[in-house]
Amino acid sequence: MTNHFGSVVERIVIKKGDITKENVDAIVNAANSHLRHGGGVALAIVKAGGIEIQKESDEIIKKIGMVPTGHAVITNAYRLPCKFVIHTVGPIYGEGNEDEKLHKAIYNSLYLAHLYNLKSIAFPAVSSGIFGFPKDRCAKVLIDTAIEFLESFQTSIEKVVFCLFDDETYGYFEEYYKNLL
Ligand code: AR6
Repeated sequence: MTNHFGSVVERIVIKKGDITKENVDAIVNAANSHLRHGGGVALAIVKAGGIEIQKESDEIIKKIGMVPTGHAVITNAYRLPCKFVIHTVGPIYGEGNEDEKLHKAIYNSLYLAHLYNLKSIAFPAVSSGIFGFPKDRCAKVLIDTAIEFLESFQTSIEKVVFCLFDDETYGYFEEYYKNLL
């Protein structure tokens, strides 16, 4: 396939599904700053993986305090098929500079996966549920950030999956991705 991104775009996969079932090295959780996994994909991750994920998150908060927007931390995945969960805090729509903050959240998640020498990572549509970030803009920011990261330096990450839960969100990601090919 010829495009100006070369093989980088081909390391990105867009799919519909439940991220808790993804058999990758790490899945990303759309968390809040308190790592209280009470709703959305965060709750689904704790339900499927075990309460240990919430307990380990609580330990992190005890140690470092709140996780600022745009930052990411990592826990074990317990009963999930993946090895790790990377918890990142996306922006709440309306708080300002949302695109930059979402970019930072995705970039820092990828960087953490890289530091752990991971080969594959799956993201949900961070911030586009309870946090209200527009789904079409979310697709652009997430895919652009993955391309920027994969292009910017040599990394262990071979595959970046965007695992979208509903048809509408999947449609926006698929449409934006297709235009890059
Ligand atoms: N697999 C993949 N995607 C999912 C799943 C799943 N199992 N379940 C939901 N989604 P959200 P946010 C999608 O609200 O907007 C939580 O309470 C969902 O359809 O989970 O960043 C946290 O603790 C949407 O497209 O995350 C925070 O307080 C996307 O995941 C807050 O919500 C993100 O929706 C974070 O809000």
